[in-house]
Amino acid sequence: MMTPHWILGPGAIGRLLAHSLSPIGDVTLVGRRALAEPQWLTTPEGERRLQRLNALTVDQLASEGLPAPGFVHITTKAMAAEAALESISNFIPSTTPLVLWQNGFLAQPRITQAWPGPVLNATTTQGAYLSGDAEVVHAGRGHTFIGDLHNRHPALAKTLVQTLAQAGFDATAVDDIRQRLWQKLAVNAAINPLVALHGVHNGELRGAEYSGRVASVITEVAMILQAEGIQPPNAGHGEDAWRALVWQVVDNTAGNKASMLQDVEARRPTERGAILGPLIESAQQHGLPCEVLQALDAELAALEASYLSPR
Ligand code: KPL
Repeated sequence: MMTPHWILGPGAIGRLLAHSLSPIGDVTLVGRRALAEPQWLTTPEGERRLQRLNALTVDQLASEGLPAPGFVHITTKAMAAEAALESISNFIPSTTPLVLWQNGFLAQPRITQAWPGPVLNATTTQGAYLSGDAEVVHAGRGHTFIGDLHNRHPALAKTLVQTLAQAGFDATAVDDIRQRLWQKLAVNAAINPLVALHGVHNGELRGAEYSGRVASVITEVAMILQAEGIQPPNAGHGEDAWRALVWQVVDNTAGNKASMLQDVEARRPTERGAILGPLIESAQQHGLPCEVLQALDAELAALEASYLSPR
């Protein structure tokens, strides 16, 4: 019998998880506002499925008196994760296992340090996006890796992987999740800020007007990751291996609008603080150059300010 799972953050990954886990157990999807009912899932094969999800607002959660969850998944954007956890922390024991699904490396170390219970991290290549308020499109099947930053909870990671497998998620428990989070962050740092600033699809970074700046980002990122003890996931070493990885992802996702571009187009805050922030902070700690990363961060900050600040 699956313990209850709460999913905090009804974005694309949160809804995909809710649709996948609901048929096998007790799942509550928690958001700040009420969700449209019922909710649709479009599978990678193009089949549309209608499903009634148990969706509650944070305010409703207070009055529902639900049984304590076995896992709380936080599927918000990186910079919203801590506030989301805070909003429900009165309703769950502080020993509840959390699963963080954020990009970057901001929420993960902070929540791991602050939360008394176990904190697992998930990094996934599942492709999903929202289409309107009542539909999530599962655009492509990917793989999910689960682990905690200090390898204290391998059995818990395996339990979660088994549940995810029953829900149709291809997942593996790993003992190197910190490496994997930084590897993804490195690729995101080379792609997301530039495509978000210029409003282009990933593949357009191959063009002469952008490729030089991609190369300068990779040079800084490679030095920082070496100082952090993070190896590239592919064969090879150092800057060459990072460069090969970034261009491989650019080519594999050539037609994609990166998540940061989607945020800019929807006039949401970007995840610059979770992606560029840890790199810049690390560079400063290790006395390494990061002018290119800082310039990207400043340009993104100005762009965000142009649409976020009240007129
Ligand atoms: O992960 C991505 C994102 O959009 O955040 C990449 C790899 C850049 C693919 O679009």
